[in-house]
Amino acid sequence: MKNVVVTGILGQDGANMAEYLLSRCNISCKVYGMMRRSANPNFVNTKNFENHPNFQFIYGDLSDEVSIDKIVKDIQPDYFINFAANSFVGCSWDMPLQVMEVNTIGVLRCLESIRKFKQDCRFYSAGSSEEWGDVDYSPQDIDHKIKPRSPYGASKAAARHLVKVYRESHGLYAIHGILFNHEGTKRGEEFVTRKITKNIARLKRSLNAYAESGYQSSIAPMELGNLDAKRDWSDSEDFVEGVWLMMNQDAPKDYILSSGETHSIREFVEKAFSFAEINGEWKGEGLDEEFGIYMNSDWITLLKINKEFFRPAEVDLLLGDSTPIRQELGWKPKVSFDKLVQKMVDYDLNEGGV
Ligand code: G4F
Repeated sequence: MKNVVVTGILGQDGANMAEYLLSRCNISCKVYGMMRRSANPNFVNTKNFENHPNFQFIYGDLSDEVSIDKIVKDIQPDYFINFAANSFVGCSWDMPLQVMEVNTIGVLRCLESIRKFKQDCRFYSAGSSEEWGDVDYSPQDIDHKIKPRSPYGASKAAARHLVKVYRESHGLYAIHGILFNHEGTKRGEEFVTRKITKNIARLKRSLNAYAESGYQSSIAPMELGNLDAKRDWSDSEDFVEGVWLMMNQDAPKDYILSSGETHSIREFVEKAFSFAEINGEWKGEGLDEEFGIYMNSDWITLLKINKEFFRPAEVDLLLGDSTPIRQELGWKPKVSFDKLVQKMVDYDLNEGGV
């Protein structure tokens, strides 16, 4: 029986990792899901496995080395998978010190605890395509120059260097796998994909109510920032399988997980509206651009642009080359871009609406 610590257990990736280990992966393991103490924790992502006999919540905080030391000393993990982070790029300009403290020094704390108390524990650090930021070429491969555009990207790039240093200096099995954007029904609502699908579910209900009320009620549009940035989106459930493959190589090596396709936010919006059977259109330009629909010959604005959601520096294009992990470890994503958008829209229309 292997002991696996998964940090960030209440978030999308931590929860998907635990669910995969406990239900779909053929390994016998006890999963310890680390969460920070909070007066109001949200267990929505853990409901499928939190009562599994081989699962246990543990308290810990990447900003507190005493808690990380205690976890590694007491549990003696075989694997330590770190998905805890301040993962929202947008707020990293507002709280850069906290972002570095958690995303970089937090990784250093994990590495130090493993070095001190369980040297053969395998460690995964969640790297990000944001480390490449202002990209020089496409698709980006593992050798792309580090060129972050945000405190978040810089924090992940610094963590990457620390992982390499600990691997080379102390012989740890430590890897920093680079993850391009990955989404799903457990995604936080501050990220653009979930913000879009949640809002579309709300708008669908509002449009129905509007028609039923004899075209009387008002409809609040969703508000987005830059629609022209392009991202390489995948399903988080596919990625956790790739992370597990990375954790079980003969020797530690960093890989990229990506779909190998890039799509603009605008394309995501259009697909999501069409999967919800809202056949709208664009009008206007720049900050005045809108997406909407004519009903009873009135124009209903469903989406408008808000400057507040633009970033001080944007990563315009991400497109990842994941050929090495596909060829060397046999990883293959199952969920296409269309399937991902459809899955998120369907979920929010049926279960997770605003
Ligand atoms: O969904 P996002 O906030 O994700 P972002 O910044 O690409 O970061 C995600 O992927 C990284 C890997 O590449 C991870 F490391 C990171 O932790 C996170 O998971 O924004 C995507 C794009 C950006 O270009 C942003 O400017 O959407 C654009 N956008 C436009 N309007 C918006 C909005 N983003 C958000 N969050 N909210 C908007 O209203």
